[in-house]
Amino acid sequence: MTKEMDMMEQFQQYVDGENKVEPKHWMPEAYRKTLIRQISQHAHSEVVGMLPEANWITRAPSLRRKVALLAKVQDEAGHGLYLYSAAETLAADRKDMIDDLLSGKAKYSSIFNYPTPTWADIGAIGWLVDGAAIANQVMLCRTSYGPYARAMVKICKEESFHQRQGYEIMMTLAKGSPEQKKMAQDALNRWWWPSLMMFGPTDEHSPNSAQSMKWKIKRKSNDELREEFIDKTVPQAEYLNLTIPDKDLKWNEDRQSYDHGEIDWDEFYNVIKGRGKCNKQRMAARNKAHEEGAWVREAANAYAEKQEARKQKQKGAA
Ligand code: FAQ
Repeated sequence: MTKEMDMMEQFQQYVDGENKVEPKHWMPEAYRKTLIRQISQHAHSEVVGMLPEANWITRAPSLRRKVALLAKVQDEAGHGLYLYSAAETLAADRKDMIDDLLSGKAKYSSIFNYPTPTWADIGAIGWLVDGAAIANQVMLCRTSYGPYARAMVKICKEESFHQRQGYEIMMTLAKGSPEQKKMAQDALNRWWWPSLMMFGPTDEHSPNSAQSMKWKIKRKSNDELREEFIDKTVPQAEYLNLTIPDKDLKWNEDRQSYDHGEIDWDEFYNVIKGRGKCNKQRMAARNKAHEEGAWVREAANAYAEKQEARKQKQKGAA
């Protein structure tokens, strides 16, 4: 057995023993690369994910709604920053990751390429998109890479607030006037299928899953998580008296889970290839924000240089 194979085997045993991998530990190069891919895509999703909701900050229907939405959107920015930091612990360069997002090379979640035409879309995003994000991220609190797992614990707490914020908006609309109830139903119709796509391709068509499950980066498969989300969300829709837009949705007594209709995978692959309804708009908005933030980065660098020069001078004087 070569030394490399021996180390790989030891690494697998370490992970199988439910131990956390930390930045200074030896790890297979493919493990490091997979994590950088997943964590950076996750960070980009949080950052781009601010855009569909930010669209409604100035038009929120009350001060209370505006404050809650503002806090939620700020939380997403924070999640992006923890995640870029987690990727940096794997020796990824933050500038490279951001350049890849801005040039369109890097992926981010398909869900953020859909428009938010009404206030009800903000309710549906909190309820469904954050609900799906939580289902996926609760599992990631137990991921094998320590810094990612720890970031997820804090992120999940905030996502729970986001989900409740969205569900409360839906509850208000669903119990409101016929027009408000229709707005809520239309938003559910728009966001249901894209939310199911967030979990990624079916297990059969998920090229990364097998190895990621073996290394305990992923602890549950895409289909398992999607089903958990459906089982949890259907009763919530019933409570709102809204209809899930899937005529094939049916409780399966044997599996103790819902059977659901076919997901439009052509739509999913089109969106992740950049051909969704809002991909161009999202990338233009991110590039504009990045350019407009150049002066902040320059000021922060100038401040850091000044601090460093002061430290060196003090060292010289001592
Ligand atoms: N969109 O082999 P798999 C949020 C790609 S955060 C775009 O199954 P994997 C918070 C995948 O990257 C939402 N691309 O891949 C919020 C791969 O491409 P690659 C984001 C997708 O990694 C709420 C290829 O397809 N959450 O919502 C998608 O094993 C509200 C093959 O797929 C995370 O990122 C997709 N939906 O499993 C913010 C969680 N699905 O790289 C604002 C962490 C798959 O080979 C407002 N990530 N792809 O070229 C994960 O758990 C995993 O990466 C999966 C995909 C489950 C997303």
